[in-house]
Amino acid sequence: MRDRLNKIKTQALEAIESSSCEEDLEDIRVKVLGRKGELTMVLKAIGGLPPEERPEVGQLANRLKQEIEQSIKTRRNALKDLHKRPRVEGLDLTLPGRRRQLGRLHPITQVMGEICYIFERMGFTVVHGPEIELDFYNFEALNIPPDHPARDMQDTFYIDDKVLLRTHTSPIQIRAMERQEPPLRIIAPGKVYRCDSDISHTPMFHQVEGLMVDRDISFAGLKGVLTSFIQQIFDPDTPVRFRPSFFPFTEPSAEVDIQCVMCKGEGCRVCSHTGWLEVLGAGMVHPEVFRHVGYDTEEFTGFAFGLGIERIAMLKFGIDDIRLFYDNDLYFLQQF
Ligand code: 2NL
Repeated sequence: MRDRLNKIKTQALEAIESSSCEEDLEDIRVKVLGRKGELTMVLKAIGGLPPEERPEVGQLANRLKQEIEQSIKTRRNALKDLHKRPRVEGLDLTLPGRRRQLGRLHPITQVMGEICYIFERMGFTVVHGPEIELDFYNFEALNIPPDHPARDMQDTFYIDDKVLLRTHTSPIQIRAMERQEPPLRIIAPGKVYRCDSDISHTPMFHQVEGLMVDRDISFAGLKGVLTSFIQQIFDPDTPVRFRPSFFPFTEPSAEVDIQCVMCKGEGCRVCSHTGWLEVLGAGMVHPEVFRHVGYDTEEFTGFAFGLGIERIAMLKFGIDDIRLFYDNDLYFLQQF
């Protein structure tokens, strides 16, 4: 008798749990608890048992009856809730929605922002200017002679003989000096244009130039500011060296190298086996530049510097082809 009760219990509870509608539940109830139901028959048979067994089996059977009734009730409520959920044919409304793609800043914009922020913390102010410039602001005021190769049609995009696309952001600083007397501490980021295209050149790229003019501005100050900048944009312990160079707009002039970030100075393809990478050009502003903007060259001195953003970004992120920045390939851009 007990075995029979156990079997009824297992089968009934399992059937109730896997039922999927009200009708299923009613069928189970009739099959187990109905007038000729499995459990009903057991209860009826108890009378035929020896008197000493009746109370125990009777109690078991009655408890099972309650348990099954309760289980049917619980399942009925659960099924009601299930049917309350909205269901549309062919749609699973419980699926999570598609994630919305988040936009982000272009890696060049990120690095440009980082560079500007480093100089802003050193007291520089960001200034902007036009991308379409006059020959005067792009070349003449910078002491670049009329026969200089940079002025060639081959290298510069001319709109007419006096108007061109700026080839560096220096004209922003010439305009700032025209507007404002020293002291001056400015940083000029922006797009620049040159007739050039290969794995290390794109016709448009980005530059940041900086300029500090006041009484007693020295080459030592230039070295301090640029060394601090390099330690902030690269590793704080990056070795730096200043190497003599020439620009028409600065005298003396220098180029600033950092130890190769790829080979740590061992020599590799990236640094042409020199162990060093050029990252900045700089120098003391040429008196001829000050004369073009009306600054007193006896009273004021200044230093200036320029750097290419793409180059810094390539070194920071280990990118070997500048054109990747402008292919608009999301698989590339999403890494930053
Ligand atoms: C480089 C070199 C340089 C400057 C830019 C500058 C601007 C004014 C006056 C004097 Cl208004 N100089 N800019 C000076 C030295 C170097 O850039 O290699 N750039 C990527």
